Amino acid sequence: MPIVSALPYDYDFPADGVALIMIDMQRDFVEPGGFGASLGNDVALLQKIVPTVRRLLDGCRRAGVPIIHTQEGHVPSLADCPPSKRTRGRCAQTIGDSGPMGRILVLGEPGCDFVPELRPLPGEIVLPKPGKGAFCGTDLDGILRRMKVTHLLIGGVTTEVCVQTTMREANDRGYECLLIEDATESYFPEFKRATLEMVRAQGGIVGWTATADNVLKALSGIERDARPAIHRAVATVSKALRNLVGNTERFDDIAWQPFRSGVEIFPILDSAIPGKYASALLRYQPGASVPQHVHLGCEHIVVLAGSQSDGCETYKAGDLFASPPGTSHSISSPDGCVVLAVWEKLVSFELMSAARIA
Ligand code: C5J
Repeated sequence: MPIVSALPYDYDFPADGVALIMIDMQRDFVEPGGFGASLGNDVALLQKIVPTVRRLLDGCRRAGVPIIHTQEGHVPSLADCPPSKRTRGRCAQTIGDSGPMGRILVLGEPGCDFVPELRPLPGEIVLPKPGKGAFCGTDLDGILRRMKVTHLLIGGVTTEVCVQTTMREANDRGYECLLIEDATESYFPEFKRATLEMVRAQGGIVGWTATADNVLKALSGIERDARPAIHRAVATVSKALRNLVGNTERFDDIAWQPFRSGVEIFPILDSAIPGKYASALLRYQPGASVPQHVHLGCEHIVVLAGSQSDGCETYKAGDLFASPPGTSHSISSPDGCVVLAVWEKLVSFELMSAARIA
């Protein structure tokens, strides 16, 4: 079992039962003009931990440790924001008001996004949360239990508010928690110091504390499947699907509609509303192709028969092909194929060309 040199004593964790929770590394807390600054805080203190947090994220990625990025924020209607949270602080600007980074602490606004260096990678979990603690109003406990996680490495901001609340909530639910001293920060150095001490006091009444270097040293000994989680999930699903699929004849009785040259479509969820999920079967005639385009949301393709290629890889019957937002590719199918496609955002060729130009 990997062991971290920690306080009040060494922390050991099972390599396949540990996850990193990075709390609220959002522009609204770390950059001027956001929520933290609106409360009169000096955000420069928080900016100092960004390189350490990045080293920690990279170390966990190398070791294959699952990463959960929490994001404090509210839906645009503020239906999930208690009035007490809005009025607290009596500031000139509060949650939902417009600031230099968009509406303060509103999901989807630039300020609510992660600081650029710490953006989640595809396959990592992003957990929006309406409260300070990450278990309040979320499925975090269910997510961790399904992943069979028993041990949590915790970092982020701010130490005595969202980080400490989350650590206490996790501790009460039976998780063994370690707070990473130099990967967490507060607007108030004395509050950070006190939090670290109260967590590890009384024999670790809430958990352990350790430096990022000590955590990284322990992680470097882990031999896990270090492929990004998304690749592992895709390989597992592809293996299962390969047993289910057949050949193109099976799809002849479908009421195909013309889509593009050499490609037909059978819409399943035919979304007329931009931004809604949409899905369809697509049938490529042998030699058909779709020119270069950009995906504004995620795209999942399951190849049901034949094969198709994005120019780098060829996907055969039974393969799952997952593209994160921002992917730019063209598709060709020398032998023809039938695929199930699921798009997170409406696929529009006009939109795609505009996005590519931007
Ligand atoms: C605060 C947080 N301090 N992430 N949020 O309001 O700690």
